[in-house]
Amino acid sequence: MSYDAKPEHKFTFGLWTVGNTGRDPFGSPTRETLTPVQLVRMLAEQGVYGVNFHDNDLVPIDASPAERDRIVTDFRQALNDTGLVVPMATTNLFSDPVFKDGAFTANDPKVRAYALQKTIRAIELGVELGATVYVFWGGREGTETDSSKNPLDSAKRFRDALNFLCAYVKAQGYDLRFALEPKPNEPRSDIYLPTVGSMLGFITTLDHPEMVGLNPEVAHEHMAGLNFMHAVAQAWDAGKLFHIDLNDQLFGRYDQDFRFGSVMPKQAFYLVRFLESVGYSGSRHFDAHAYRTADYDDVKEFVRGCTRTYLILKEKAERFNQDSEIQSLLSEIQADQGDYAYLSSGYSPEAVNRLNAEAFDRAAMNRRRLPYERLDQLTIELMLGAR
Ligand code: GLT
Ligand code: MN
Ligand code: MN
Repeated sequence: MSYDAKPEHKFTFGLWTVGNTGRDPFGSPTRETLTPVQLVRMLAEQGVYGVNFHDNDLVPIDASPAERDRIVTDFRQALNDTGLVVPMATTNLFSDPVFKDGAFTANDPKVRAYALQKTIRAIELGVELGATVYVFWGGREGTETDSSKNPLDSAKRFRDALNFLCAYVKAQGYDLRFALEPKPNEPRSDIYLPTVGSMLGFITTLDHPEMVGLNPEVAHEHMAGLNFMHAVAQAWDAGKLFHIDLNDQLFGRYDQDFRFGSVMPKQAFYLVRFLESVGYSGSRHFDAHAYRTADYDDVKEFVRGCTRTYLILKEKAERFNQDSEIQSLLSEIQADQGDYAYLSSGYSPEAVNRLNAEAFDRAAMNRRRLPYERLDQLTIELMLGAR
């Protein structure tokens, strides 16, 4: 079986991911800067489907309108030459010093207004290049000291901004949905709406909740010590899995953004198995960085590594589904004679009467075997290539 990426796999990368030059809080870049056009060509050579960007990954923040148009023309030409598409776009509301106290939740109303103007322009850029998903990662939307902001004010400001932008998109008639990306901390000490669950709750308070969903990221839920697959399942269950950021991250560390599946492959296996089994049809976006030690040949290895690992895990998930020993264990564990089907149609006085008449033998119930050790070992052996 080939593990080579093809456009039909819908693998995407951000300009900021493969274009990352290895800068970190303690050190300068280790790789030269490549242009967006060079990055598009590199991704296309690796069989990638699409490329995503922040406004300023493509157009520098101080570019003149003429420079902007020239950059967009060259970029569009590279997309046409390679067949790459732009499924998602987003705004950089975190790098410029003006956003030191946040963008939509900044205390200064002028900063909030600028954030709104910048986002409208970035939406225009994204739509112009074909994006249908628009991501909001509020990296600076938080605090170091809770003396500075009331979280209720911040929630209102963030809600007002999203309501304004949803109404703008509707008024323009764009085919664009918003995907909110939670992260618990870094670069702020505490970022508002830190997890998938908090974002899901917040979306229900918006004017146009149907337009707004989630962009969960492996690393971000792992930073919070949470089970990413469970978070993704909750977003899916709510009809809100609009996009996904794949990478890897050990619990309790700084924001690592490692190559997909590189440090917690078992979690990655369950995630891929989930996405493939429910028929998730959106982009498989890799929001990861190559190691700071990498040169651009090694960055290509990083790209191939992300996509190959996804495809290998997808194949492993298929094997899991076909493995007769695993499947017979699962059938035994889930066996159901239909005795309690009367409870699945919900409450009724008859159901309660019948339930009240049941005599449950707890000791006998506890004797039903649940060979999860065996099941997990089989899963591990399958993953490690021993079956
Ligand atoms: C930044 C962040 C990512 C977000 C990007 C989108 S930017 O790299 O760490 O998780 O997805 O704004
Ligand atoms: Mn991300
Ligand atoms: Mn991240």
